Amino acid sequence: MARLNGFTKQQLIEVYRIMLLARELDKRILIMLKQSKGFFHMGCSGHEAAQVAAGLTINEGRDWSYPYYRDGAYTLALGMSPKDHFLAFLGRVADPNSGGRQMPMHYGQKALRIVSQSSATGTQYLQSVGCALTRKLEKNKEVVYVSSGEGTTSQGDFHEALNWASREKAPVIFHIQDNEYAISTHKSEQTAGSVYSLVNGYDNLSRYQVDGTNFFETHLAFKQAIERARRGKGPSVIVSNVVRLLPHSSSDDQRKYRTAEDLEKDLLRDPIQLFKNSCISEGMFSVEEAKNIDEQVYKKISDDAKWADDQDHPDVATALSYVYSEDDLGKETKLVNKSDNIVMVDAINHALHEEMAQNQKMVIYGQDIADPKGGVFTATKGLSNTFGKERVFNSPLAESSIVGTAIGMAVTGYKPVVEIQFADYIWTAMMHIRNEVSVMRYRSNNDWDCPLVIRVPVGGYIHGALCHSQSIDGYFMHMPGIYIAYPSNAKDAKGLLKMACRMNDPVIFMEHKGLYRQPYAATEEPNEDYLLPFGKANYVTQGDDLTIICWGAMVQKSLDAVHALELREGSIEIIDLRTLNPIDYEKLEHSLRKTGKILVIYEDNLTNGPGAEICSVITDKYFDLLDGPVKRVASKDSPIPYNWFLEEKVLIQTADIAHAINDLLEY
Ligand SMILES: Cc1ncc(C[n+]2csc(CCOP(=O)(O)OP(=O)(O)O)c2C)c(N)n1
Ligand SMILES: [Mg+2]
Repeated sequence: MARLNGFTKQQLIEVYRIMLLARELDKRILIMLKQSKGFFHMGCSGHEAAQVAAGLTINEGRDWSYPYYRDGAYTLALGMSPKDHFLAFLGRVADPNSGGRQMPMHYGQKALRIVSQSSATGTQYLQSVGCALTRKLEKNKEVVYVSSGEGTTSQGDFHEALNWASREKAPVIFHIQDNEYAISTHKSEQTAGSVYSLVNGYDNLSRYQVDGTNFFETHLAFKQAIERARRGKGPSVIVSNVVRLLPHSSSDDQRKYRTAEDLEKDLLRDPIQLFKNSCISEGMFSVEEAKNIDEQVYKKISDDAKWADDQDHPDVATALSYVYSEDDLGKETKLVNKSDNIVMVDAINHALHEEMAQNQKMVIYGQDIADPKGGVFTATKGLSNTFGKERVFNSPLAESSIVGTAIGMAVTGYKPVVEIQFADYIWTAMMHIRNEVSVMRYRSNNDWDCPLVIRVPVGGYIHGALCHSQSIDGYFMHMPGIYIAYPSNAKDAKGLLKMACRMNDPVIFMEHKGLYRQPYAATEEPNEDYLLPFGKANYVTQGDDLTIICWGAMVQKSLDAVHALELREGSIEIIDLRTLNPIDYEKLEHSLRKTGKILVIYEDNLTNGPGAEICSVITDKYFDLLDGPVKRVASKDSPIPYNWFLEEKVLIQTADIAHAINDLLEY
């Protein structure tokens, strides 16, 4: 049988058909956009050959994909249908990518193992590495495809991902589709040399540079790279030089920044024309046959567009569905103590040991967490010795890497419980937490979830100055989609952390480092069956004159303030929230009905801090129950200085709380 570069006539026709489908989809969607049927489009015209070459070498439904918005032809080659594309463009309920929640071209389809993608350029790289790491753990020979444009390789995450993937020989294929432009910015303003030269120097990483308008050349590179990855030899970067035949998006006009000659030159490299011409000139199919395929594709696109336009919009009653999973938050189990006294950091350590033993898919990593050090606070001591370095290991010194890879592991069914060494350094992971972790379930219409746990030491009073004292609770309470625990003692820390390890949604687990070894935060140790559900506040003291709302290190400070005032017993009710998402407003209301006065205490600085929201909810909902102003006491709006006398001035002190209690009692 005649073949061209190893491809049969039937295969070549299929390649041509998929490329054409992608091209006609672009054209049809742009027409529908002009008819105001949808509002956004990003085309793949000019990238088709490279994408179809990639899509046909990936094993659909078995390998994993992190395609980017311009990967329309890739997704078609993998098995997504034109109907699916139209549904996404039209935001319809049956859109398999997101049920109309994300903009079009944000791909995700569980059956094809296309993991839901966000709009943030570059977040996909580290996630793909995390996904590949669990493939490697399972020794299942699956590979992971991840792609982006050349501009996106300027993101630090690209380099972090190459570093981790290369060091671990993770089976990832990085496909960089170089169309020379990132919106209007030419690559000469973007990259120091070429992407190909930039990625030189990583051990175990293979590099390919191909003409991405040539299907055969690109296909060969993918074949080699994928075989190599399956054999456990490591990741590859394939840079395919392509042309962008359309503007960046439907909101862009490239004639404003590209010359007419430049645009015309690109047309000479139209990959579909090049492919068709070589198939015809090599006698693999005739002009007539090509025309026939053109007509079939045109008809299919017309029929599918019409079909999709007739499909339903999502029910508006579902707009808030799937911010969280629909499972309840669990029940408190019977408290049976197994030891007399344990400090908080050891309770956390024991919780991790117990959960690792009962969940084979749980993994733990972070900076310096492995033995013999076992973490800078020893929270993870003994874990890598007990469970091995495959499941408990040191990460590179890169917070974005830690959270990014954890997302990739979580979507494959693993339970990453990662540590950010200090809250003050969580910020480089913020893109992942805000745009990926907290929204994975919502944006994929409940198809994908990301139930990881981020343990993070927070807070001050340890002379840690500006960058080892920060409170970060206010930032994360603002973020729907992620639960927050903030225990004040050993027993709660153990029960809440064990619960977090079993929840179906992501959790930020805040551990006050000043409490780790405090005798007053030490408690009896609950046994391994004890779980404490989120959203259940605790009465630390009961009283009927005034309610104090607090959490973390402020619980003991509030107690100290009450003791210092020598008030009658039964005056002050102290409520420890334990979790900041959800907040137990029920208990709060119950208390307010008794006391009529409420004081919110938080360690974070005052302005827009976590207590501001709580005060606002109280005045909104329970105004009728109030016998005085809703008051808050917080740290000053200032960075936290090292010198202990200065530090004392900035951070909230017992005397500040005592003053506020007195003032409010007298009101
Ligand atoms: C983190 C982030 N910054 C900026 C943007 C806006 N943006 C979207 S695509 C894009 C250009 C990407 O260019 P490139 O990586 O070359 O891919 P191409 O679109 O050319 O295929 C920019 C700046 C974004 N989505 N995310
Ligand atoms: Mg580009």
